[in-house]
Amino acid sequence: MLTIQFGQCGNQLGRDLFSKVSADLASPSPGVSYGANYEYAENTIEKWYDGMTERGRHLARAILVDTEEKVVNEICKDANASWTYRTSNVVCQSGGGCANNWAYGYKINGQRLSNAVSNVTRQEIEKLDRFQGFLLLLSSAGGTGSGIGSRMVEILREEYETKSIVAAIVLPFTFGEVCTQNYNTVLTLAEFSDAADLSVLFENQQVHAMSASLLKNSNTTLCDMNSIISENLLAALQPTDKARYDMNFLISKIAAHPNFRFATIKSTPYVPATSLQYELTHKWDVYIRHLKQTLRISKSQTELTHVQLKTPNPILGRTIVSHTYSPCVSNILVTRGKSVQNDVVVLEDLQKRHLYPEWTTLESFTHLHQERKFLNRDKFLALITNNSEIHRPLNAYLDKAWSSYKFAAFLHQYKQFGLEEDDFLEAFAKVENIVQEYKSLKSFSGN
Ligand SMILES: Nc1nc2c(ncn2[C@@H]2O[C@H](COP(=O)(O)OP(=O)(O)OP(=O)(O)O)[C@@H](O)[C@H]2O)c(=O)[nH]1
Ligand SMILES: [Mg+2]
Repeated sequence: MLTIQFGQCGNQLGRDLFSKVSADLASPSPGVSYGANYEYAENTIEKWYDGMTERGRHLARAILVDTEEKVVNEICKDANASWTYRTSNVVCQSGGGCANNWAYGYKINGQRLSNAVSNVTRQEIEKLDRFQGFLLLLSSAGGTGSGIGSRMVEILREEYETKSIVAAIVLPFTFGEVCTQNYNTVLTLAEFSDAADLSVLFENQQVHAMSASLLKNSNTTLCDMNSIISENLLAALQPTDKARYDMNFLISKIAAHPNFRFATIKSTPYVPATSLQYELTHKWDVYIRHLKQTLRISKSQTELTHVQLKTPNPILGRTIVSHTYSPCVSNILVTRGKSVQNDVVVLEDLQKRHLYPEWTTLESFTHLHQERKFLNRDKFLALITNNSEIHRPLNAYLDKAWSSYKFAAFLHQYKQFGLEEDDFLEAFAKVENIVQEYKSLKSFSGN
């Protein structure tokens, strides 16, 4: 796998992701035999690293792209870590950033940097016997990640037609921040919906709330948020009991239908650092029921947030209360930790037919397991879900962007870099279409 980190968010998130890979490898008590742990480590190294430095530090198989030197310089200079970036894989022509402007990133800096990024990409891929695909990391709100990221995903799709492209896209806070973020987000989502096989969405708002309420982090920073996002990504991507667990497999299970190429990840449990030692580990079924609850349809966005911010409760969910669940195109449950005789992973809850539209097949649900502890936790579960609720955040940015567009607000900033009204309209239409497709999903009623 080759990771490409774009802009401030993509690069900071990438650094956290590789630090977590390293921490997972160094786990003091993996909870499995020497042989099983060795195999896990080998697969992890093959997936994320590209050799070692003379001093024995792993080299991340990653390319760093930015238009400001500050962040990339910062993340390359950490001399204490057991891993590092290859400095020749940094593509950064300092130009003061892309000013939170997708058009500046896509049309100007994207044009300027794309050859350099393509060359480094080719060199990295040529070294590999088996290339699993791309992991692109970016935020949709700024100019570099969104604009250059969009340009590069198009180029990669053209050059590597049959290779998998998975993107992790960080969506902005819904309030504050910059006014152009909604345009940038819509333009980015439109590009990625075409060129990437799967885009995994992370809402900063939601991640911030999780950090504040589940981890009791009252002064949550971007760093804390990246930690949550990268744990979710890793829980989905680290080796499982499936031989050759790679991106092709992931895409074939979660985003096989071309109209539904988005997903989110729900995971559990989250325990504040201060109470780690007192926290009881529940049985698998408690966590699985909890994850199912996160699929409940919300009457409002706040309710959805609410379910995801609760800790798993062993009593809740046993009583028969009928809830409506978001229709799911597909779900992958990844369970990590030991499954023993009186505590086996029971999948029934997530296999229920009412969770899936009638046209989906039994293949809509996939379970993957890994006995080895993930990041030293007894149990950790991730549900990668491609479901109807995805229309909510997309629709929210679309609405806001459209409200600005109606008044031609800030359009001149995009037009000066060659973006036309037609480009906007095309992006609006594409995202609107995705929203409608997701919104119109109906669960199997059994009649
Ligand atoms: N989760 C998370 N979000 C971030 C981080 N850094 C920035 N963001 C978010 O990303 C958006 C801004 O995009 P950046 O990544 O800073 O922008 P950029 O891609 O560098 O583009 P320009 O600076 O405009 O050239 C905002 O929504 C921020 O909240 C980060 O480290 N983690
Ligand atoms: Mg920047």
